Amino acid sequence: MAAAYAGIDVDAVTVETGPQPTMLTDANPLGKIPVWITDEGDGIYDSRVITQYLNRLSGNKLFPRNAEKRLDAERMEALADGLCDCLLAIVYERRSRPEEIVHQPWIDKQWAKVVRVLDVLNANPPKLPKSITAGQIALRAAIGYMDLRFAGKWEKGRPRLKRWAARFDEKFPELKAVIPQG
Ligand SMILES: N[C@@H](CCC(=O)N[C@@H](CS)C(=O)NCC(=O)O)C(=O)O
Repeated sequence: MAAAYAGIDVDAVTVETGPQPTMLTDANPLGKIPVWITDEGDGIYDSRVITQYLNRLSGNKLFPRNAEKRLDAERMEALADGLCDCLLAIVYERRSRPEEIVHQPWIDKQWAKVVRVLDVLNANPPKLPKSITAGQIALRAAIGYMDLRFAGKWEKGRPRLKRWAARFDEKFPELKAVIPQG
């Protein structure tokens, strides 16, 4: 999404992380996505390092130059990425443990973080001016992940955030088109 917004060509490659294929681990020893592979074959990770890289490559299309506004954008991006980390912790707890040893208090703790973040965002959704930052893009991507794994759950009682995503899609259909699908 960030590459599309910054006008940088990318060949998207879908990879299944579960089996940790070498095409992934060669590019990122952590075996995680996203990873950006440069024309020289170097792997760049994680998503916040990638957006900083694309920002430099595109002449600041993803972050404002103004220090205060830049901090706001970086913080929004960190909040959205952190939200995904909590959601992933829940998904992996359920997916990787036998049912009888799934630790519900851990899931509840992660979900409490998700609830706090979503309530803050619903109370005050970020602005959607013509020119957006990696912050709004990261939030739309996080909502895409919630639609995939937590559909019907995350949006309950959060109509403003749900409308925010719909407005984002209306304003930036070319980004909506590249939200990764499961
Ligand atoms: N904070 C990292 C998170 C990366 C991450 O956890 N990616 C998941 C995406 S589903 C993954 O690749 N998981 C596979 C694994 O941990 O083995 C980022 O934003 O790049």
